[in-house]
Amino acid sequence: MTAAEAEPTVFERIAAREIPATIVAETPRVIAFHDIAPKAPVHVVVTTKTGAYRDVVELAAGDPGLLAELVEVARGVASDLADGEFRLVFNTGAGAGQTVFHVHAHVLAGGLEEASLG
Ligand code: DGP
Repeated sequence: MTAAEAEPTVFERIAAREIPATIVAETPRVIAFHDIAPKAPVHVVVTTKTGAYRDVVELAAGDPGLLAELVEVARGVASDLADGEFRLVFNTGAGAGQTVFHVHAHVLAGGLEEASLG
């Protein structure tokens, strides 16, 4: 089965407005919305609008320009919603905590001084 034939991921369905989410930024190819289970005062998911890439390694190899666009959206979100300083996390693989196999970054910001890397 190709990626195009697979069931759309939850994030593709958010981008298509089939599932509601609080969208905070958007470009033609990238969308950002509040995480449903926030782990920081600001916790935003930044993802691509199609599900062709499972994780950041695939995206970096397949479309580095789109990865750069995703990082730029993350920077803007951290500036808009916090003080511009942020942690950018790409869980990569189930063993690393990835649950949605559609490339996405977690933008964590706002009062992270006490948070450890784990
Ligand atoms: P990860 O574990 O890295 O695959 O992160 C997936 C994140 O996506 C997790 O923090 C929760 C979030 N998430 C999953 N489903 C939804 C949803 O329907 N809406 C929103 N806003 N976030 C979701």
